Amino acid sequence: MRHLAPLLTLALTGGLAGAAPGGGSVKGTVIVMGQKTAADAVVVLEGPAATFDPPAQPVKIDQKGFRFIPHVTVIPTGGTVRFLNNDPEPHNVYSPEGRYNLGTWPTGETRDHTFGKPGIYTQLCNIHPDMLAYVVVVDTSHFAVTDAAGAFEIEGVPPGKYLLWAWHEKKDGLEKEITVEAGKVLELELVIER
Ligand SMILES: [Cu+2]
Repeated sequence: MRHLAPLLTLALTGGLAGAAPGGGSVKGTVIVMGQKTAADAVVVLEGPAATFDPPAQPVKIDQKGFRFIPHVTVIPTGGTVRFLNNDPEPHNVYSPEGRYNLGTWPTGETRDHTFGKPGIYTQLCNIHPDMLAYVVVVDTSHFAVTDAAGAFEIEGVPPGKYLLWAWHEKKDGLEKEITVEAGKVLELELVIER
């Protein structure tokens, strides 16, 4: 069932109703110094206690209004992203870090890419230079992307010690050791300064 976790955490919202029995939760707010909003920051829990499986289904990124939607996607290692062209003009996707170019495709078509190694990969379009997205590939199913208010929530986390790291596209990010306890909610305020 672990493969469902990324879908749940990407939804970002909701109470504790979905928490796995025996697991704990990590929630809170990200503040990005010097930025108006902390939307689209990534919060990831890694370490020996972290569990993950690649998602069984591709995670979708829309190409719509000459933007990638969402702007930031987190996916466990081995997962596949499916890009859908929802615009009246062709789009391309390439990634300098990922060293791939998926080609150029018309309205209504998709292209898949499977991410075999952890990392932060920019997604660019060689036709529209303003298009930019990030795919963050991690060895864990326990992560979240912040909402417009900088809030995040990661539910169903197996108890144990984790290395929490947070990242924002304008910053290096931060790291912090945390302990997740069964049935408890750990509330954090994460300030990304650098
Ligand atoms: Cu494009």
